[in-house]
Amino acid sequence: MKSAVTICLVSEARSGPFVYHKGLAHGCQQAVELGFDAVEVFPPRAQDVSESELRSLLNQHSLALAAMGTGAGWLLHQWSLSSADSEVRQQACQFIRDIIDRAGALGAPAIVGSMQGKIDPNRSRNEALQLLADGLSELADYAERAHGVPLLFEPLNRYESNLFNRLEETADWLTSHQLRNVKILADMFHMNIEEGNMSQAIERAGGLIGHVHFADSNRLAIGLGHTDTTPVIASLKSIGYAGYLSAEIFPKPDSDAAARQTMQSFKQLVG
Ligand code: LER
Ligand code: MN
Repeated sequence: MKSAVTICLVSEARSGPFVYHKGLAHGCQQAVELGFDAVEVFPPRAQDVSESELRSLLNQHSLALAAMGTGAGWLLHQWSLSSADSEVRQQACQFIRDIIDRAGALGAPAIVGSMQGKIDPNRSRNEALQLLADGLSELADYAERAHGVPLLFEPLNRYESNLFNRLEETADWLTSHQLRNVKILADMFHMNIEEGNMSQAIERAGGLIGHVHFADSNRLAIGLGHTDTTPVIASLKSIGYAGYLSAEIFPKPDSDAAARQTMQSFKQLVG
């Protein structure tokens, strides 16, 4: 397993669960100093990340890009793949496709988390799920064809979405809809709220897990909450997970302390 730390470029998300908020150069510099393998970037839009700047920062620091988030499409515009409004769905698709291109050019996947949306009160769950399946299918095919990368899909806790909250229901739905090239993002903060047993959930989702948000129960660095992380890591090892543990956490008590605590836990747990 590999380590990653988040860099948020969205000023409206300054109080969000991201470690670094002072630009790409600063985030990459700190990431490498503290021993991370990679960075995960949360941009306002794809066009706001210069591919050449990010590529040269990654090369200069021997870092990888772990993933790129698309949540700003929801946060700033309320665009989602399951919206009842076809124009909104189109905007959502284009926004995500642009991030697939930006991340894919650097060998990394895009994340669909908040942009799955929520079920509109005047629509049925089945209708919303069909719209979501259509959007994910198109985007995952595109990610594969254009860049040979998967698309990451993230179940969220009940306060953020009423579509998918747990890994197992997500895995069953992806499988039954034959949504190829979509991998599950297991966020340990959401899992702590929704899963009965985090280890079992990981073992059941198995090879469908493609990324992990590495957060303690309170969305602080691992070791600062009450999640029993040792069995969670053992389960990730048992399914042969070799992807990123990416710190999507609040920068508390400050960014560097959160990153340092994450790295210390990572070394203890993963070796
Ligand atoms: C939001 O809570 C979250 O976990 C993000 O990764 C979703 O885009
Ligand atoms: Mn997350």
